[in-house]
Amino acid sequence: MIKKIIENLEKSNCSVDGIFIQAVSEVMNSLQPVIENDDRYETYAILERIVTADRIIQFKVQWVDDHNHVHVNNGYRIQYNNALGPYKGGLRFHPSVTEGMLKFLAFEQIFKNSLTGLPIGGGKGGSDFDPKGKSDFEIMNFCRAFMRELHLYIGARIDVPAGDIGVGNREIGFLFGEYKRITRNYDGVLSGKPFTFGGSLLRPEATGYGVVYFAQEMLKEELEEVLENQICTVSGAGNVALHTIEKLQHIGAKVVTCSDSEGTIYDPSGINLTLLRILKDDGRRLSLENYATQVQGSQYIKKADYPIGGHATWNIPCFAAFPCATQNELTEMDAQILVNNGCVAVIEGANMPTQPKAIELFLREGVLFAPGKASNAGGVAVSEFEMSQNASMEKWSYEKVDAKLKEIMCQIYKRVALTAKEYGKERNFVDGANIAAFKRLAEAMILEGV
Ligand code: NDP
Ligand code: 2IT
Repeated sequence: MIKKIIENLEKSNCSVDGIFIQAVSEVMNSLQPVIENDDRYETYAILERIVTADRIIQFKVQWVDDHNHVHVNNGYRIQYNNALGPYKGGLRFHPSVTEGMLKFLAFEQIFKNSLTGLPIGGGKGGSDFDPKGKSDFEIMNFCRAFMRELHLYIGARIDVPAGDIGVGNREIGFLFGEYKRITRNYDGVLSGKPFTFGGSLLRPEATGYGVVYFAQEMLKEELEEVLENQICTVSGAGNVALHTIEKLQHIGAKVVTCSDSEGTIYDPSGINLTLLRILKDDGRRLSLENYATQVQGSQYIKKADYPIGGHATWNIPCFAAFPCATQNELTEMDAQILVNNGCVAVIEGANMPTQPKAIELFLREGVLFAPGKASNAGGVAVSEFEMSQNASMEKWSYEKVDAKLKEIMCQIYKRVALTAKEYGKERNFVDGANIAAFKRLAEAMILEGV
């Protein structure tokens, strides 16, 4: 049955949707033992229904730049599944965005959100707009134009977008301002808002901090190990990477790399986060080459100078690796180097950054592998805390949000590890995450009828 579902998807989704098929195949490959044991999944056509989005919305975004030139971009919102709660998931602004890419992200999101145990369904959206090199006014003009369409489809109890690549606090602020002007509605229709108007404390940090909380719990339970004094490698230099590095440094780990789409920094004395923030925080996208010119002993490795099929970040020996940039950034060749260098754990901060053959290698070699839908769920979890605070007009303290975030990451780890064990797949957290997420979601879909 699973094979047939994938074949049908391949037939009905043209080749540009390769990444979507990759995400679906990974989940489906985990589900065989679950499907076999319960006929209700077939009776209610759960697999066919789960792989099909409720709604794919595409719209035109027209905006004017600082030189009075008119531009047009594609805008999207994919409302994938709301069996567990309002559609929830980020917006990505990047020139590589296509419908297929957003379908993969939205599909992953329904499983991630299910794993949190919170009342949130899954969705994703975005645009092929490129924020790089744009002025604040251009970003604002684009966000306003995007919201002129998006507001038709979202709502605090319908669909609550947030940030992702290219969309942070600044963009969410502009989007919320425009939503409010159009609708006069001051409700929690977006999460990741600036703190001054409805944002939650710790939302900017949540994904990265959650990744580290997950890693700590997994290492403690599986290997009786800690991250303190250990060498860690991180890829990316955006929201998730910066806060992963920050939390790793808080707990005494030594982070020696970061990267962007042009290259990698290797700093054996430990990444200087203050300098990295000057170059990259708040949507600034200055070249990492500047880091190497300012920090003695650090090295900048240009992507173009590194052999095809690999990334310089994963060539640096480490105890634990944290891919936090983008999808498919860690290849089989990278995985082999990490294994050869004695890496014991890979914890995904990005969505699906590890290629399927690299995952297989980690599982075969006994490297602990935490899939993003489990380990990066802290961001969306704190987004849900923001929705709760908005709905009740409350403001929670930093300590309260942090304690709840920690608790939820530990619960996710436990749920995933226990499910893997229950199905005879001990330490296979990919299967554990897919099965645990699927069972909760499928139960809701069965109970609510067709
Ligand atoms: P940002 O836009 O803040 O940062 C993205 C980082 O990744 C930048 O350093 C960027 O470099 C780099 N990057 C982007 N595309 C590529 C590429 N093709 N090759 C190499 N590097 C690349 O995004 P986030 O930090 O928010 O997101 C990072 C990942 O985490 C994504 O996979 C996202 O889906 C996921 N995620 C994000 C959450 C959030 O709360 N923000 C929650 C859960 C997951 P450059 O500036 O040069 O493009
Ligand atoms: O991939 C993700 O989980 C996000 N980009 C965050 C989603 C959210 O709604 O906070």
